[in-house]
Amino acid sequence: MKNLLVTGGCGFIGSNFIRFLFEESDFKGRVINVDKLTYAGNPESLADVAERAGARYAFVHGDICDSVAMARVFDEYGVDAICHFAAESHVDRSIVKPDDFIETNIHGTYVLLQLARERMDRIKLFHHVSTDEVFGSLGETGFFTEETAYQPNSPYSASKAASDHLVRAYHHTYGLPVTISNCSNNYGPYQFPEKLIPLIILNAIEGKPLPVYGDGLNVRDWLFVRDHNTAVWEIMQRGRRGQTYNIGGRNEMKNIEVVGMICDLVEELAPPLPGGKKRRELITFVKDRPGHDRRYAIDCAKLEKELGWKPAESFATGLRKTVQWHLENATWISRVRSGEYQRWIEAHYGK
Ligand code: NAD
Ligand code: TDX
Repeated sequence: MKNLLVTGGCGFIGSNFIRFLFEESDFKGRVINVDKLTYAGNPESLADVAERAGARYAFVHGDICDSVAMARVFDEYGVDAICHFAAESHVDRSIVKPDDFIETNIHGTYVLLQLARERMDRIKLFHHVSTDEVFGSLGETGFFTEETAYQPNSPYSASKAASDHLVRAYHHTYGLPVTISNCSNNYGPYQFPEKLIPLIILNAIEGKPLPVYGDGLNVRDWLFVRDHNTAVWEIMQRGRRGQTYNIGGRNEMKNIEVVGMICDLVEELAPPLPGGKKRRELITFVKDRPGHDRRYAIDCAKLEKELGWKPAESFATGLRKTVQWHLENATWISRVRSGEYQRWIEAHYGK
């Protein structure tokens, strides 16, 4: 892999992936990061990495749905491998307005597959980053394995399921060398503060209400973002082509437990709230998300056995690092929240 196209590299997981590739992995090639810079994409997340990487890093402000622009990227940069993160990623937004999810997640993936297929002589790998949400919801027991039938419940997960099927079909029908990973909920630095963990951390720091959907007993299986990315990199290098790998941290938590842990960490690491108010008193139960999946839990035995992958962080260590990061990166956070960085994008890359 000499010229690796990373899509969505200015988002939460993609920016952490590029950071990991350059700063911690044995990757020797060049990264071409194509990102549309939606509300969720922020090139500032990579400014320091880009400077250190020099000519080994190229940024292209582009839309994966634009087949003409993407063909130019494939050919100008001699792309020989793809790691596809770009997506609309927030379930609540997909419930309110599914359009962009259908367009980017399904059509955008199709555009990339088609361009890769037309250049099969030089494409070594198309890695597709997906989610455990494609499997639907679990009851009290059981785990998602790679054999679990797809049963997506939200417009987001349905669009990701469709993209997974397309990737699989391009392998089966045309022999495109692909791998797919389905990962559980991620958390860590540079996550847009609409998702549960960064939202709760920031509200807890500032003494604002902490919204918990429904009864707070929905279960998610949390993984620190760097651990997701070490797994993706292992799969890209040594995973069997045409295969799917589940990624997860064996770390199931009820939402209310996660929120409680964040309250305690913020109490320990941040200044106290005025009037002696405790963060746990800010927890507010709110109306449930429509169609809210009850429980996700990943069985990642295939990844562990075949590739020897293990997460480096426990939830306690990863969450502490994440709270600490939010306390130390007030500028990134205020710019992302104020929309200031959108103006920065316009100044640097045009509208
Ligand atoms: P994110 O929303 O933080 O980032 C998405 C990035 O894609 C942004 O930089 C955005 O600008 C870019 N993008 C969106 N539409 C685009 C388009 N049409 N063309 C080019 N770029 C576009 O998302 P994330 O949380 O980093 O998720 C990355 C991937 O990982 C997604 O495919 C998601 O489904 C998957 N995933 C996420 C999680 C999680 O917990 N966040 C878990 C499992 C899988
Ligand atoms: O304010 C909130 N209160 C709350 O109780 C928010 C934003 C969420 N929740 C609940 C809903 C979920 O049960 O917390 C849980 C996590 O919610 P999100 O952070 O929105 O994540 P989720 O819906 O589980 O999806 C995430 O994990 C899988 C990512 O957003 C997806 O991109 C990924 O595929």
